[in-house]
Parts: sequence; C-alpha cells; structure tokens
Amino acid sequence: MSARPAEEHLKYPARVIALTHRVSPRMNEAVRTFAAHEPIDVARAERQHEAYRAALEKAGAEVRVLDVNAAHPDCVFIEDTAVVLDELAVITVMGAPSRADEPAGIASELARHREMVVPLRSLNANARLEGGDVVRLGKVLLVALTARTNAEGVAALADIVKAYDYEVRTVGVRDCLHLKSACTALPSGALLINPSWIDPVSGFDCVPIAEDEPNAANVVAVGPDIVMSSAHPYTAERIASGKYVRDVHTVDLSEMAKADGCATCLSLLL
Ligand code: CIR
Repeated sequence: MSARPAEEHLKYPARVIALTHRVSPRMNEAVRTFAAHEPIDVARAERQHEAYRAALEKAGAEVRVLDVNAAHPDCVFIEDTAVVLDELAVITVMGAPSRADEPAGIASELARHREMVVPLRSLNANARLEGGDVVRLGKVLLVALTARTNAEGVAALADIVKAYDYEVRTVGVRDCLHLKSACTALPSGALLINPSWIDPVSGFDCVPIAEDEPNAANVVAVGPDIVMSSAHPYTAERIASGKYVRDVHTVDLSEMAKADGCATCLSLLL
C-alpha cells in the first residue's frame, strides 16, 4: 500500500518500546469468559507470540520479552497490568481475581522506563481497572465500565492523570470483555469499532469493522502502522487504504483467542 507523505508521520514517536511477556506453561488454566473451553496448544501459542513480536518489530517497535509472571496462566496478556502514558505509568488492580498478582511483577520493569509509577490501589482500595478497558487518543482516555473495571477504578485513574491534563471519558460497551474488544485507535486518530459492542463515540471518526468479524476492532497501532490478527481479512482490507494506516501487519493469534486474548493484550507500548 502506498505511504502517506513522510511529514504526516512526524507526530509519531521516534521510538516505541513494546513490553511483552512470554506465554505461561500453564496457559490452559487462563481465565475464559467468552471463549469456549478448547484446549490451548502452548507450543503453538509460543510460536504465535514469536510471530507477533516479529510483526511489532516490522512495524518499528523495539520488543522486550519479560518472564517474571510465568507461573500465572494469563501472563501473556500483559496489557491489562498497567496504563502507560508519556509522563507516567499507572499500575492497575485486576478485576479478575486469579490475575491479581500480575501487575506487581510488571511494575518494576515499568519503573525503568517511567519516573512516575503510581499504583491505582493507592487511591482507593476498592478500585478495579484493567488496561484493556482504556483507549488513549491523544490527551483523551476513553474508559469503559465492564466486569473488570468499576467506577472507583475510573475515578482513581482520573484523579491520577488530571495533573497531566488528560480527560477521562467513560463510554459504554456491551457483550464483550474489554473496551479494546469493542474499539481501538487507528494511527490516523480514527476509532475502529464493532457497532454491536459500542455506539459511535462522539467527537471521533468511527470506522466500523467488516460484518462477520466480531473481534476485528482490536488493532495495535505502532507509529503509522498496525498489527492485527489475520482472522479479520475484510476489516484489514477496509482500513488498509492509506487514509487510516500506512501498513497492516497480520499475525495468526488463534491460540490467544482461545483464552479471550487479542492483539493489543499481548503488549504494553511505551
Ligand atoms: C482474561 O480473561 O483476563 C484473559 N484470559 C484475556 C485477557 C485479554 N486482555 C485484553 O483483551 N486486554
């Protein structure tokens, strides 16, 4: 696909570090809410993770692989453990009880990259918020109330980030795990949405996914490129126009999907 003029991409950060976490040998014990209980082929999941990391690198990211939480079945889904902004990182409190110990392991790595690392729990002991429920568009943070994120969690996040001029906006989702199951930001600033799971968000150009690809609204933006699952070819074709992205890198994430995982959940972008 043809690239947009180089100057249009100058707003993208020169360097993107992607933190990932290796697949747990216990991945078959991962939490499943929407996915059927099919056996996960852990060796295949490891190969898919390797291909995902290669796709991130092709898109221009420097990829790191952590190993601190390998005893936790869901550790590969590192996105949920933190909300990372330019100025600080907020360590989340998981809504899924079995995942409660994962964020602590990631916090020390984040402290190497951000001067400020703030635990969400420090503001309210009842706060629950998972990274998959936060979509950042510039200085706006869209956050959804879900089974994993509660009002106390959203309020605590808003309290922490207001000093840095972020506006936290609560949006509704239905029938899906996280906000990022229903929508993610494309490099152009448009929102890719599944209209069955979220209504168009006012103030943003909302691009619907292709029909019959319900999980297609989840893409990882790395500078002007995106990484997404190869399970959604019609949506990939729809957004690969040059208007929304420069290049689309696809990867087979079928084993991750068996544990309700998607493309964004496999990394924290710094
Ligand atoms: C969970 O239920 O927590 C994991 N099995 C999947 C988490 C996916 N995370 C994400 O979409 N951000």
